[in-house]
Amino acid sequence: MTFLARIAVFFAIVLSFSQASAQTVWRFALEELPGSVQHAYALEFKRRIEAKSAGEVEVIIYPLGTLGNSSELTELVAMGAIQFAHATPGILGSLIPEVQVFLLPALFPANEEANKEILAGSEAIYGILGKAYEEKGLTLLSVYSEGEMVWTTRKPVTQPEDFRNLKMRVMASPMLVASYDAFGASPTPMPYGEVYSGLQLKLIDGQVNPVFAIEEMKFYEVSNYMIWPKQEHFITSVISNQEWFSGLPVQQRALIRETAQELQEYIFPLQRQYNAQRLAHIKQRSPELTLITLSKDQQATFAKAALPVRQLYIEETGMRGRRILETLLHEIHQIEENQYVNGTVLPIESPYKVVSHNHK
Ligand code: 6CS
Repeated sequence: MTFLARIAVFFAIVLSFSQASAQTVWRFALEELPGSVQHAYALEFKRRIEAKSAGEVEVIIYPLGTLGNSSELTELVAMGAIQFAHATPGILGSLIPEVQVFLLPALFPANEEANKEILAGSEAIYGILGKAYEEKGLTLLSVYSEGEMVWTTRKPVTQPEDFRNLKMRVMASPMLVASYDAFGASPTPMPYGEVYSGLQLKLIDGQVNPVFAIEEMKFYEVSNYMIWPKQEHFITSVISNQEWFSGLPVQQRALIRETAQELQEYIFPLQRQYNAQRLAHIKQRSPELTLITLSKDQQATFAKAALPVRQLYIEETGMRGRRILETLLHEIHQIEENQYVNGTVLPIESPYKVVSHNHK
């Protein structure tokens, strides 16, 4: 976004601010459309903040297409024009390289409950990685999963050889490019809004996203296969302007932190529900689509192929990246060892466990 365009957005915001009726207005921008997981998150954030502040605060939500693309939203938060945004690591990695830890294949537990526990309370994330956000003028409020990453492709892919010459659209992150390269594909970064036409015009042969996004962006209409490779989750972060946040009265800071914590419990079953419902919708709309889930052995082959990307991550992010990765591996190992989350025995059969051990 050019400087003038930013200023125009800023003044548009100030103007609408003066028209708002509540005393205080907080603005929350999304990288996704109305009806998405991020939208559900923001709606509930708004509902809770407005109720708990007894009308003192009004939250205004800006879905994808109203303020800018993902990196522009982060810029708007960093410059203080808006207070909150979702910032997905696949794009935020150009500003904060360490955040790309969320993109490393086969690192986070395949088990969604275990994954949620890590994302909600990890010291590696909220302690060490949180500092990297602060250095860029951002406060990290929450990290959560929007669901399992699923490939949609023109051709069937069950082994790295099948990816040969297949252009897979990925978000613009060096770690994603390296991972899909290691998987055997030709990774092709492209903005989210161009993926549908990219598939339609055969500029790309496939893409990767959670099911709800594949449905709402209609990628299934221009794909032949949906493939569950069980390599990663779509993990996102919720950010705020650091200076603004730290200058808030202590009760308002507590209100935001507490709400972000509560929303971990809210969004987890909701994203599952969204992904399941949207899959049913896709099947109904496109019965000719072939659905494939990779076998455990096939999953492990891809996971093993991408293992060297962890070393690349350390090389790109230095000491802090190493500490984040090592602390996370320890936390993940502990949770998988325990096999208990909230008193429930987890069915842990992740091929990733083996991979993590090898890495150590
Ligand atoms: O693939 C992307 O670029 C986008 N996917 C989702 C599900 N959310 C935002 C992100 O920019």
